[in-house]
Amino acid sequence: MDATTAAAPFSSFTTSRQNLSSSPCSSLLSRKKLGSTNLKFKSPRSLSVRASSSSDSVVTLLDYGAGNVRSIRNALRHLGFSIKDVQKPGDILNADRLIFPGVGAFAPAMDVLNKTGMGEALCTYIENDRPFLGICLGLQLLFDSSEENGPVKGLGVIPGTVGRFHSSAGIRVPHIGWNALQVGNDSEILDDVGNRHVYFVHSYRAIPSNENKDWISSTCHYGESFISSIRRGNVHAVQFHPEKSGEVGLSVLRRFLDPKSPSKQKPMEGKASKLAKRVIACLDVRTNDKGDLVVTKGDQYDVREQSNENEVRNLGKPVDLAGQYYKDGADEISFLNITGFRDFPLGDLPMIQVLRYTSENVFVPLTVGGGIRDFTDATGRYYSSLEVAAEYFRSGADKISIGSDAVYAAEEFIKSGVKTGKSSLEQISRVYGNQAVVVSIDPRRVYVNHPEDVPYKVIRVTNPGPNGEEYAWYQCTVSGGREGRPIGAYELAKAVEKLGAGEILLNCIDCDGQGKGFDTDLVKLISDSVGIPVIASSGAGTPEHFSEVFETTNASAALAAGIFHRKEVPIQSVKEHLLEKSIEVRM
Ligand code: 1PR
Repeated sequence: MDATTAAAPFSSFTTSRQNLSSSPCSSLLSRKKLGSTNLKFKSPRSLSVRASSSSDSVVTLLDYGAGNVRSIRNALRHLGFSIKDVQKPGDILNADRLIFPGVGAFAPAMDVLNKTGMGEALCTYIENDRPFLGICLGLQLLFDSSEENGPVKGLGVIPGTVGRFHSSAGIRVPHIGWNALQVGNDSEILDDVGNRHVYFVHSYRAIPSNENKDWISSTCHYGESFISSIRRGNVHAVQFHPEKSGEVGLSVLRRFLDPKSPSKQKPMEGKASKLAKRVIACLDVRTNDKGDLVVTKGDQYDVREQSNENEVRNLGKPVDLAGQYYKDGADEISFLNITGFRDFPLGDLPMIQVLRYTSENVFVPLTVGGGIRDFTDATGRYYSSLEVAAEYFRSGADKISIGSDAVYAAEEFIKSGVKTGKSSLEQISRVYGNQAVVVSIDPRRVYVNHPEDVPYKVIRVTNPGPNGEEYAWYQCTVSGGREGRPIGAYELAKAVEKLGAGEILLNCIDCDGQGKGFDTDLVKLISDSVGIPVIASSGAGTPEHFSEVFETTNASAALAAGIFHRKEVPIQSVKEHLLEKSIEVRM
């Protein structure tokens, strides 16, 4: 499963293992023909690209109904292009330049392409060397087949099978974050990338081979070398998300859409060499007593001022702050609708508007959480968690984050040992891919004298408790920390990984808003126990706290709120400090 969102519409299609003998391109392109003179591909750098000769600023988008492609639409509009949607196969053949931001899983995407005739049109378009850019799944579908719920036959343009990353290689899967590329000589649209990071989010990848080496324009290393982009003639595809890769990503789109546009960067600028540690800005959002949606910030989850008025702390406007953090270099932005557990999020349209407006100008990944669960409103209408998530994705979210509902699902799973497939976590990750589902854990430290005092994972803590206790467990809470549950953070993390979470946002109520540093005991415990990325959260007060958490734990990212909102520490200072400590970050 790849890409940031997928496909409620796909649910009507069978995701069966498909007939491996029928690829749409097999009737058009035999393997022998590929790369031979029969094809109309031109040699790199000597091309007259149709798009460049056209004064038209229209780009055709193949959105096969798989959910959110809002991010790529926003990026194209930001670059001054208008969008024509493919309605029928003929629209592909008539396109001057075509972008295919594949979203969802491989099998349902191929089902759609096969059943609508779009697959065959795509093959003809590509065979004729027309300007094409595939993104993420839009790259993978070009290959012979994929192992994702398969084997499943692909378009068969490029030799090779798309397979899953092996977590046995000591890497966390999904591959989420900003990674370096090894760019070849004739990549052209990657001219501005140089040694900079671009944003990936995927669990499946294609591997370089003798058969496909002529197609490869860049590779990326993550446990192994995989294909991060292909290029032949006017046909390009990238495994990473240019629309989520900040200014560097926008330059990739710009150079595809307008190959004559001048290169903005010196090619070898930047120092990217591997997967960077991420610095995430978090905005806790809620409606204040005046009815305005504001960014707030708690001390150990208490967001009200300690004054007579006892007002909700107001630290700014969500869209403005998110835009500022994007400019300041945040690698991701998280919105947590902190009263979502009691207010129905789809009734809370301002939050949807926040996402829509933010995604117009912010080209890094956006996560949204709060209130993702099944819900019946006052009129008796039932909404599934999938509908809630779908609305968030459509509005511009790349990942959704589940708090309380994941705790209940994990408790149930641990008790019964059975995956029902019905929890919001399971349903959303099945449809949208586990890389799109974050579980937010809100644990509170509970000190004990002996490890056997409680039936939960207990660790020896660095700083003993108030009565000299040397041990603690981390009790999960729901409803914004208001209710403790009979499950520890360790047990929860292990369970939600099995239920389909792609990432863990690990808060700590004791440290929240204290500025004394992350709870590295907790972060180490959880990041050593799961194979998915862990985001350390709560307690950042100085840049040194970030280097400490990365040096002493296996956290993939660190998140902060208060220090950024109060402008105490700029994001760039955090990153410069991490670089000084030889911790790779995206600059
Ligand atoms: O349970 O699915 O509705 O999700 C609710 C979400 O809202 C959860 O992700 C939960 O963490 C969050 N939330 C609920 N109440 C609060 C609160 O503060 N009263 N915020 C809350 C959690 C914690 C962090 C915070 C870090 C960094 N906020 O996200 O941003 O602790 O802060 P710092 O750098 O200032 O220390 P559901």
